[in-house]
Amino acid sequence: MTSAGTLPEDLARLRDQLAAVPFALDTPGRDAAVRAVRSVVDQVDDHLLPRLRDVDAPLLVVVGGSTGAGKSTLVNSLLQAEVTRAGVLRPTTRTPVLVCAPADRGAFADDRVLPVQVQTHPAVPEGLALVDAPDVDSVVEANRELAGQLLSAADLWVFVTTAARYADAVPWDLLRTAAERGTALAVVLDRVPPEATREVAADLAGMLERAGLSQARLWVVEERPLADGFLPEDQVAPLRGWLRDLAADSGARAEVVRQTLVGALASLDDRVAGVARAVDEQAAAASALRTAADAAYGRAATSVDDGVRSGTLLRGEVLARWQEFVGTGEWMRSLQAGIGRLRDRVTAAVTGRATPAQDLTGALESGVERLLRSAAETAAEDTVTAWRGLPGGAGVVAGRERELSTVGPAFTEDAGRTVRDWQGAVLDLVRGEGAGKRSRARLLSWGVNGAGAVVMVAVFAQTAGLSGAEVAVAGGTTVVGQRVLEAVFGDSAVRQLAERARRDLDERTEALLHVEHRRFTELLDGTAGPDDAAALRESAATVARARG
Ligand SMILES: Nc1nc2c(ncn2[C@@H]2O[C@H](COP(=O)(O)OP(=O)(O)O)[C@@H](O)[C@H]2O)c(=O)[nH]1
Ligand SMILES: [Mg+2]
Repeated sequence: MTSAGTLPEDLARLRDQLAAVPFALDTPGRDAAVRAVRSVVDQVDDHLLPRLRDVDAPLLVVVGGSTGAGKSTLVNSLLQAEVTRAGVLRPTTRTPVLVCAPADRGAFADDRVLPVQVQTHPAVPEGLALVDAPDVDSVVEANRELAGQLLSAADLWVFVTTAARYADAVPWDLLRTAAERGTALAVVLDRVPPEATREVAADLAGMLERAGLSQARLWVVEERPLADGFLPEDQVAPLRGWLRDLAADSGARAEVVRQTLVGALASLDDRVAGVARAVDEQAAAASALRTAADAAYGRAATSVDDGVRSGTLLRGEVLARWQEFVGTGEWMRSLQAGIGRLRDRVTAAVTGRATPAQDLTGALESGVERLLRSAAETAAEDTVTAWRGLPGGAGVVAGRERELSTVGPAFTEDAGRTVRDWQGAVLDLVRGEGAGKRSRARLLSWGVNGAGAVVMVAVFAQTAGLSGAEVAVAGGTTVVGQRVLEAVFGDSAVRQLAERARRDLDERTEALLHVEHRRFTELLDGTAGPDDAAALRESAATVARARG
């Protein structure tokens, strides 16, 4: 600990970053990482920071172990006072008791955020505090977690187990963690039938040694009748004496503090590295989900484009309206006579009915809308299907399947407006076409609606590679009419306008699909990214340097 000055700050930064990592996606490593984050954050708050800020604060001795092992009885017996409730109680919401000497009360006033009820008792030696922790194997999860939190806040663990339970799995998981971290540890083998003392104690000592815990002091307490709820003095006096000596010897105390602190700091490397890998996993999952949505909406744009290019729009209803538009011969005559503009106005004004140009425009509108809707629906379905199969995706989709599997609520309105806006823009294009040029006069001689309809048909015809003749034939008109139409579609002004109109439709389609696409990507906003993992690694490395 060469630069103790920056270590608390560096630790606090690491802690804040860990606490802020969003584990939004249900990836395989998420739950373990969330637990690791909580345990590191708790340990930084409960143990490392308070300890680094005040190395001389009282030694925190946490008495932990299995249900009914006799922890509370032991704490009371050590103090010859009932400071904590013994007895097999329902493991409900009892707050664990921390008991310290009256002179040390201030050390636990506000600095440590431990969820304990602080009590003072003159029997506690100064320089040491005892915590009666919940059962590490409690049936209540919150109690188990609290037990773990208190143990990782300890300078010294006093592990209480019994002749009957000492081989249980849960305590050994914790003991192995203690061994890995080099946490200062004492073990109390409690409630041992006197006749089995040697055998059981030897067996447990062997297990401790094999677990790399041979340094841990082992105390044996025989099962005897209690007097006023207290263990017989001869059973509890040796442990009490050891704790008193430890409290009185500032050098020994400092050594225990240092041992546990160094181990806890060193354990951060692996624990944070594990969290950082889980953050990588989150970032990779988010990226794969984004890629899948991008691909689905990319295909949607392509399929709209394909629909435009294939010429399929010029079939069915549109074809019928096109035939009506050119087949009546009215437009053709007006085309030849240059009176379209007049006719357009007159028909609409006099009959109040839609003109053939308007009918054709309307048919094109529905055709393009259908194309957009089908592409957007397919993209939504494809994205949902892809996400269900990707890590973290099912969790994001869960509960939203119905809303996500189809187009968004505003789509119908937006798509209609998109197409109508596009058609309006085509008419504006026609109106604004080469002011003063000859082509303008010619175009406008067909009437704005008529010219607009021709340009729209040209968009789909040209992109589909249909020749003017083919479009003319589709119009089912006379031979003369065909020649006129061929001339119209071959007209460079029409061709250029159609090309601009097609690009405009592409852009509007893109904007419409973007809104749909965004419904998916916004669900990934705020997921962890590679930067989060890098920041954690950087901060962990800084802490490792600072601790020396
Ligand atoms: N006779 C006897 N009873 C004990 C001994 N230690 C604990 N008990 C009893 O065992 C039960 C559980 O003890 P307790 O201290 O509450 O265990 P905890 O769950 O580990 O806190 C209580 O009823 C105690 O009175 C002992 O050494 N001898
Ligand atoms: Mg208890």
